[in-house]
Amino acid sequence: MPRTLIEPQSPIERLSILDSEGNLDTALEPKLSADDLKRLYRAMVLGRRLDERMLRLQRQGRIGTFAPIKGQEASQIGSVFTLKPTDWVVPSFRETASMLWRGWPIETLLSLYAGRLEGSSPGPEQRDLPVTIPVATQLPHAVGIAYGIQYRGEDAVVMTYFGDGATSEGDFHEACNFAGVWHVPVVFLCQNNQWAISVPIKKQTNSRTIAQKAIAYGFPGIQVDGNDVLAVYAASREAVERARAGEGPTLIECVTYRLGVHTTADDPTKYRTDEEVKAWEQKDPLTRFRAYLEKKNLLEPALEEQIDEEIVRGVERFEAMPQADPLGMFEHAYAELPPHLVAERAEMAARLAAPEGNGAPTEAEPTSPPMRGQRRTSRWQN
Ligand SMILES: Cc1ncc(C[n+]2csc(CCOP(=O)(O)OP(=O)(O)O)c2C)c(N)n1
Repeated sequence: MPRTLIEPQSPIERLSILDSEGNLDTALEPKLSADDLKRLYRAMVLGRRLDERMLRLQRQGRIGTFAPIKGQEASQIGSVFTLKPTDWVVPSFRETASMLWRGWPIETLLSLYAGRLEGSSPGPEQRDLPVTIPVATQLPHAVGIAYGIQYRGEDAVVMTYFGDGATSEGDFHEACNFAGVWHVPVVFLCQNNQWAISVPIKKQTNSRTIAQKAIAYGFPGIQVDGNDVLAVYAASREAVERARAGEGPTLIECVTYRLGVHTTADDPTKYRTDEEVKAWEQKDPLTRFRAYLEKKNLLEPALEEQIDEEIVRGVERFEAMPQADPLGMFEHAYAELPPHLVAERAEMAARLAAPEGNGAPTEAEPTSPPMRGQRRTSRWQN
C-alpha cells in the first residue's frame, strides 16, 4: 500500500493589527466605537496601575505573594472584553486585569492575597471561578462548565486562561481532547509570556507554536500578537462568536511577555537577561495602544489620576476588613479533616489563644505522627 499524505484540518494563522512601531493594518482594524476603545484603554491602565500598587503593598508586607501581570494587559483585556456577563471566566493565577473587568472589587482581589476567603468568592451573579494556583487544573473545569452549558442548551461560552507552562500538563491535553470531542463552547486563551517561572518556552515545547496544538484535537488554533489589544480582541471575538454559534472550541495563543517577576517570591535576574527584558519593553501593550488613541484624539486627560483615586479607595476598603482567620485554612478542603490536620488545627488554635509571646514553638512531643512521606524535622527526631 502506498504512503499518502493526510492534510491537517487547518493551517495556523498569526494575527497582528497594530505593531510596536505603530503601523496599523487598516484592513484588519476592528470596528470599535470611540467609547469601546476608551473602555479598553481604561481597563488596561487600571490593570497596570493596580499591579504596580500591589507590588508596593507586597513589599510593605500588607499583602502576601502574588503574580504580577505587567506586560500582559492587552492579552487579558482584549479577550475578556468580548464576553457577556452571562458567559463564564475560568482564570489561572495571573488574570488580575480580566478579573477587574469582570467586576471583582479591588478590595476582594487584594483580600485573596491577605488570606481571606472572600478573595475566592465571586459575587452571586458573577459567572467566574476564583484564582487557580495548581497549574492547568482549571482547564478540565472550564470544559466541564462548557459541557453543562451545551447540555442545558444555554446561550453562554467559557473563556479559560493559562500560561505556556500549563501546556506541558496532562490537564491541558485532556481538556482540549474532550472539548474537541464534545464540541463544547470554550475558548482556551494561552498567555505565552515566554517563561514558566525559570523555564523558557523552548524547553517547554518543541512545537513551533502553541496554537498548532489545537489541530491535534480537531479545532482551530490561532497565534496573535498578545501585546496588540486590537489583534487579541479580533481573534477572541471570532472565537467567542464561533463558540456561541455551536461551532466548538478555539485555542488562542497570545504571544506576550511577563515584564516583571513571576511572583513576588521570584528573582528573574537569575535566569533571564536585561537585554531580553528591554527588547520586550519596547513592545509594551499600553504605549502602543496609547499612541493609537492619541492619533484618534481619544485620550482622556485625567484618566490616570481618576484610576489612582479608585485604587486608593479600594485599598482603604481592603485595609478596613478584619484580618484573615488563620484557622480558615483548615476549612473547605476536606469534608472530614484527617487526624494529622485535626491535631495541627488544635495546636494552632492553642497558640492563637495563648497570651502574646507564649505561642512560640515548643520542643514538646508532636500530637500526631508524621504522614507517610512527610519530612521529619528536628522536632520529630527528638
Ligand atoms: C501542578 C503544579 N505544578 C507546579 C506548580 C508550581 N508553579 C507555579 S507557577 C508555575 C509556572 C507556570 O507557568 P505558566 O503556566 O507559563 O504561567 P505563568 O506563570 O508564566 O503565567 C509553576 C511550575 C503549580 N503551581 N502547580
